[in-house]
Amino acid sequence: MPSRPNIVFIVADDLGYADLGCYGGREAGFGLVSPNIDALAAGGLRFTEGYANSPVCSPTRFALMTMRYQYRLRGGLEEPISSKSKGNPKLGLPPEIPTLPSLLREAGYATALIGKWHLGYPPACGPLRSGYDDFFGIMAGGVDYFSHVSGNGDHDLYLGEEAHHDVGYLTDLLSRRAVDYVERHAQADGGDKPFFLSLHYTAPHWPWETRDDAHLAEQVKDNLFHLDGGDVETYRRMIHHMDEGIGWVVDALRRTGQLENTLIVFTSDNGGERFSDNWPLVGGKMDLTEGGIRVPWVAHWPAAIAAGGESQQHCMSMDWSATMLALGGGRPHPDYPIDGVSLEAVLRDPQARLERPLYWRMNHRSQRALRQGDWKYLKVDAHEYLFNISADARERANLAAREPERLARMREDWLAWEATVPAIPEDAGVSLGYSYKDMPQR
Ligand SMILES: [Ca+2]
Repeated sequence: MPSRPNIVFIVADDLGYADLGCYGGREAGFGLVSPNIDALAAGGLRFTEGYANSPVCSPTRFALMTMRYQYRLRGGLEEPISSKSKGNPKLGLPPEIPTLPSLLREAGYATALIGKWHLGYPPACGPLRSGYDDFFGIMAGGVDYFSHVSGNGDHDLYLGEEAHHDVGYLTDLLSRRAVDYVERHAQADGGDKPFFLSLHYTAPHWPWETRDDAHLAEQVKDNLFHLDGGDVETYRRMIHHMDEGIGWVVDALRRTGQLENTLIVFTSDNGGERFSDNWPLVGGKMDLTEGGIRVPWVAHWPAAIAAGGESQQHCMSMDWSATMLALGGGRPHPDYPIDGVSLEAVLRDPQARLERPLYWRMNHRSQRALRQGDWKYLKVDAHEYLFNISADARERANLAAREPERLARMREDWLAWEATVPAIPEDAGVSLGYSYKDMPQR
């Protein structure tokens, strides 16, 4: 194996399963939506059955930071952390919890988060208190791309823990910072100290603003959910702007001679939102149907991963964090054993398969899910379903009545797993932002 790689962990926000060309997405009016991410997939390994830990933002981020099921922390039970709870120390990521960046830092990595945090505010919490040496980005769940103001009206762009004022489209600001980071770290310590860069875009999350839409900032400032705006073409441009930035970062890695031994991982924090393409999956953000949780996973690392691979390995966000920790030579803290499973064997050999049951729970609509082999047990409200996902990823053929024993066995498995994580407290929040009165279907 090559020496320890640099790691660039790119997370998009609310990007759906089929929004990218390399996952079957359609061309936009302006051309290809995601040529740079598509090139990473062609030059690396693409996962077709990878998942997010949650169908909503901050719970997935708890999992990818801690490598554990998000349900183990009180903040991870918010769906998601709402801007109204700003400053509530109970709902953020406690600094004493070991994280992927804190453990990689102990193993000798330089660490940075450029982009979205959404795991609580200083002084109780914050990226610099949870293992990142550097931070540039937003701490809220979403901001306007131009004013950098969050849903509660506060300025929310930071350099470290200081409010930072910058002019420009947020996606581009993040991309340029990432390029600068890559260039600076090529020279640091003669290039011997590897880096871990989390590049967590807010794109293509609402408000629906492309690089040319600065005039919309004033219009959406009272409701960033932007319920009277957006369209598919705008949405695709937002993805395209992110894709361009990823191209700049890849160019910077190549230019500085670091691309060969850099692991780039690309994914989304949850399934797609209202303008997203989740085909052939059903549902989206907040749902435990496949459209809410199945997301793109692309891994690119020329020194170790063969080009053009595809894997059907089941995995979720925390498995990728466990993989990055292992590749970086870090070790889990003995008091906080991780739930994530390293996928190193699959990166080396895309034909390798690990038995990997995956569990989810949502307070919203009392949802439960278990993916085990070809099968999925799903409960939504009071209704239970059983699907053969390999045959029916669209979850239309409910086999619950035809296979009652399998249904009962998977229900028991799910209940046994649920007994290992804390229950949902009465005061856990569910924030939808909009409902059927705003649009006929979510
Ligand atoms: Ca999200």
